[in-house]
Amino acid sequence: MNIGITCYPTYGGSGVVATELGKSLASRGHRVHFITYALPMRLTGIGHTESEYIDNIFYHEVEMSTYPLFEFPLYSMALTSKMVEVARFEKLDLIHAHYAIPHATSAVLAKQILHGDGRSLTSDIKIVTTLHGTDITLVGLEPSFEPLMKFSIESSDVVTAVSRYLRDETIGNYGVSKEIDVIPNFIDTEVFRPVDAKNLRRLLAPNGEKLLIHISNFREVKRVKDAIRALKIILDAGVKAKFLLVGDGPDRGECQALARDLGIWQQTRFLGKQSELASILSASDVFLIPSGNESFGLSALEAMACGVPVVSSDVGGLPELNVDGETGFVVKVGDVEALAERTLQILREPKLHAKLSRGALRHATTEFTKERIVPMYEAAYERALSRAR
Ligand code: GMT
Repeated sequence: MNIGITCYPTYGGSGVVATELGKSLASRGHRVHFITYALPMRLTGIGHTESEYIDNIFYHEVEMSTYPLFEFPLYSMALTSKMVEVARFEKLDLIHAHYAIPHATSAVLAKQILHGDGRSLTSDIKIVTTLHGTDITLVGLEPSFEPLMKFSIESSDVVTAVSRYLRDETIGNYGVSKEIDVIPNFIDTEVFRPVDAKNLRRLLAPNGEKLLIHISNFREVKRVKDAIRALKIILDAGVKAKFLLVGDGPDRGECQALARDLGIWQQTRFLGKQSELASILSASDVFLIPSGNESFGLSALEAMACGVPVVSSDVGGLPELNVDGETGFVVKVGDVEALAERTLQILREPKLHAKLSRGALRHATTEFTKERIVPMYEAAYERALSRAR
């Protein structure tokens, strides 16, 4: 197939999913065209080494020109125009839009332009839209977007969501009348796997401390401060521990200030954005994800694939991924005491840690591998292509 992919290209789960999907589709023989305003983050390694090079991947930059009369950039228009250009020239079979707003909206408009265009070689292009949760957040912040979200979803040929929670929420609470297939996030088990991290662990925890880890973009919804407060309780309970905080975002400064205020700065390490995640995860004992909302929780899946048990909140799609008592523990969102208590339990009981670690690895590597999930996307594409015009 000849596939156009539009996603948010910078740091964030949806961009990672879209990019890893594109790479995997290309290695399975499809031609993949990324149509984005910047090179997707996990595509940047291409060409550094022979093994990183993937044939069949093409990048089409959405260029933004400025015009003094227009106060705001016309991104959706520029994206639509680029989609039309790429679809015509590359004879795309379909566009896979990650997010209804603005990506599926642009794709729907591009499709209409192409349909009505006698010159077009690709007059029956299909649209597959994947929901990652951001649309719902957006509509929550700006209710006037609701009709646009529904229109963009309902005008797509096939729609997927990354968890049952997100599918049910989209249909139930927003009244979207469209069949939505659940296709969860996935990992490349050659990249995310338990690796020997003894040396790194010695460096990060020279006095034999336990290592907690959190990875996110430090947005408010991630509730990183809950995890820092839980660390304080864990330390007060007499367990020697350090907390690795990976990533960057708007709440990072407040989190650092909180660690200082609580007098636990020395026990935290803010590492910023890191690329060698498998080593850092493999060196760690417990992954904390106390989010206030989370459609899936890709970072938790990456931790599980490295054999790290997860303590998560009970919101969104997290309980579908983190099976309470099997891959880690699930606690009520905002319950810092429970977050600390469950983490302490894992840190204090080596047998429990080993059992949850095995469970996390097993669950991640049986249910959420790219070998299992990517064909689900291919099937979704087939369904879209078989739909009448
Ligand atoms: O979590 C973020 O802040 C980024 C966000 C995005 O739109 O990239 O991630 C969302 O999509 C990921 C991939 O499907 C999911 O794993 C994340 O759970 C989801 N984030 C939220 O729902 C908050």
